[in-house]
Amino acid sequence: MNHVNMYEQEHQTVKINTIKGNLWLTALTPEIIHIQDDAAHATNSYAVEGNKQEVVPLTVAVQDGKVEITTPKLRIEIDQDGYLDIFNEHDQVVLADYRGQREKTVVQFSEEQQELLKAEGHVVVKQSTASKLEVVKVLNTNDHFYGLGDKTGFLDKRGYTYDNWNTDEPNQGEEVTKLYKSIPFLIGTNGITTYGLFFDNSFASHFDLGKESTKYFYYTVAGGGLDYYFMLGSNVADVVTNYTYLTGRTPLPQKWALGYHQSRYSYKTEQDVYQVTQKLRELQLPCDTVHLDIDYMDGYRVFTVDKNRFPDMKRLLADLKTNHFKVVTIIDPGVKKDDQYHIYCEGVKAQLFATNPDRSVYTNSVWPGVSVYPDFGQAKTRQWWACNQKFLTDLGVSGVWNDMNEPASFNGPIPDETVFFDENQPTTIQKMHNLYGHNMARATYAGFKKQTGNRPFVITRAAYAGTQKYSTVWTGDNRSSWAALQMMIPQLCNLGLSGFSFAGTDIGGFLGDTNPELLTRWIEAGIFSPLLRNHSCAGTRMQEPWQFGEPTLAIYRKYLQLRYQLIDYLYDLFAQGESDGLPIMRPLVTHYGTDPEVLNLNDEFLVGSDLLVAPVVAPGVTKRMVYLPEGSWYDYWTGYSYAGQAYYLVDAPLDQLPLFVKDGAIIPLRPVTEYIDVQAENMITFKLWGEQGTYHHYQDNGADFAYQNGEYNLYEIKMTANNDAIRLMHHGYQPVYRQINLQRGDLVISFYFDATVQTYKTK
Ligand code: MIG
Repeated sequence: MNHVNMYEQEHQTVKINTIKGNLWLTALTPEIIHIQDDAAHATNSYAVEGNKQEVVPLTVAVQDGKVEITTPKLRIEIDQDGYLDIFNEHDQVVLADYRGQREKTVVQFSEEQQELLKAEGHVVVKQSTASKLEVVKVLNTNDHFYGLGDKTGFLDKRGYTYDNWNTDEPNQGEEVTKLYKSIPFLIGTNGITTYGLFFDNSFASHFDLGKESTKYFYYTVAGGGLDYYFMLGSNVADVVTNYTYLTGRTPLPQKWALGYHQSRYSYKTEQDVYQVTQKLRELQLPCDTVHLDIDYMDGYRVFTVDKNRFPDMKRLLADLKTNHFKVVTIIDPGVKKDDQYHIYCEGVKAQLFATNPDRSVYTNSVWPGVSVYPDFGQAKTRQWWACNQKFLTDLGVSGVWNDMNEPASFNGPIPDETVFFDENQPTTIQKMHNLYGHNMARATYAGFKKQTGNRPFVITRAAYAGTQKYSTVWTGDNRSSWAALQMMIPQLCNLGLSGFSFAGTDIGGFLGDTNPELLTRWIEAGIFSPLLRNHSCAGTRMQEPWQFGEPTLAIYRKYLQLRYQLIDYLYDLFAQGESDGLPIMRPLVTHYGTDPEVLNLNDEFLVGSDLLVAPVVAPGVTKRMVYLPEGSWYDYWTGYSYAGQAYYLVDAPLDQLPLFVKDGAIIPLRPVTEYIDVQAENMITFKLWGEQGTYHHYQDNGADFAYQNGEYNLYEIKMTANNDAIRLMHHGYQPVYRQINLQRGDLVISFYFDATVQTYKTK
């Protein structure tokens, strides 16, 4: 092939003619390259919205039979066989295609053996066969992997395989390869070079991250085209910023959503709800939200209320509101097949449900019995679903919890040929399955935004890459077990690195009975999980903090109070996250990726970059080893200072969460309250750890979108050896704090707002 024909360039897209067919490479930014084959080139994306292309100076040349594409940050070489290697600006290889043969593992498993194992009660799992196309990359000795959303197991994904096929999976052991969400996004780092790979294809896909071979890792997918993004970063944090530039950032939530949520499957009646909320206040347990699980509905019909159990839902919610409680209700996708039920009738009439190949409405079974599935890939279905939220918002519901949207089906899996639409094109469940929860959450978000004007609060169980724009997530049906508590840390950290900043687990565990020690350690470990909800399954021991006597109750209260004191630290991180995409809970590798000690550190995490949390996640433990990375750190409780890059044995009696603050940090602190009330927030304290520091604090009305039009305040707090200063960097919102305290050690200096000069002054 001559050079003239090897490629065609149009603006920032280069089409390369290879033996394997065309490859389309588009430079979106100097660091982000979109790579597609012909099949993928014309398709739309649910994860990436809008045009992400920036102006990138690009040079394209042919050198030694390879097409070389160079941006200011990287160079890609593509040979005639379609292999592709990527180098950074220092000419280091960041990621290379693997050119050898795969060394496929042979699994010995006769039909007869399978039958015997089944007879003994084993679930026989077929090896993944999802393989319409594959991408195989070179694996090096020091490579480590992160991301992939909510997968089970440990922080570093190297050596494991994972599947992307959203699954309602009550077993969350580390050997389980698929859970509720499909986020085909991977971060690779060897401490020197770091990159992200995002495979934007919703069909069932499979990652083998060095299990089959130590020489390569690979991705395979069951359908669609080759469609992936390579993104370079100077460290893990940078890659997350790039990935969320592409797929969107977790938006700033309503502030109350960062409070404590109390849930149960189910608070079944109005009395249950009054009781639980009264108890919370009576025991001075800070709490903002109570969740209503499926039993509030009339026969599990979505967008209905059981009038016997909740005779006047509107009044109940209004009552709760006067006590500063919000209510979140569950909504499942399955619509009961019932000719007397308006939701079902409307959907059938407007053809909003998934169908069999003969276009009859497809049915399966979920909570309401025989049910149908709204086809959320169609705009008209999403609009209808969005409108249906009005039923809830009219009642005074503050947020929606979307469950079962993998979608789950009790009566066997939905057959492959079942027709679901991809916008206006009929396709099948094979393409739309992993997008189902995404599109449902998106519709819910749109409905709540329209009906309330506030920042929607949505929780979803199933998700795809990019769902973070619309919804928070929880990790589904975990267990009341120490193993589940241990997994919470890597699972939420990897969700965070995958763009899902607002995530949580069921505190105390969902399935099985919790116990006082486990619940205590769970609230300590989970107190900084952005979504803070205690939830448990019907038929298990009740799990509210008062069910276990003392000292559980007192310790639980102590940590809820800590959460509420630090609520502005979290809110500031969310505000910051809209521009850098960094999560709240971060594994240490986010900021200390060159330190080999943190590459697979599973029992510690950072909150932002200034707090380090080292919870106890095993029974009977009262001391633990803590690794502190580079820099100096202070014990949050005693102020004791530690030098970093060392291990320490620290005390962790049952009531104590080992918590550390980075030298130079300034942490905002609130007086303890029992609920979040932005109107009442007229005083705040900033505490300095160490000799000097600078901090940016964000404040707004905590509710709607006015901040996007400048209605917020941004404060700069600067504390140095000889001067403390408060500067209002942006003043777009009233009222501002009446009083701001600056604290070092026990010394507090108060500043007051002087409206005439619009600045803070000491008296
Ligand atoms: O399997 O709505 O993960 O949080 O309480 C039951 C009842 C269906 C599964 C959810 C769980 C919820 C439960 N749901």
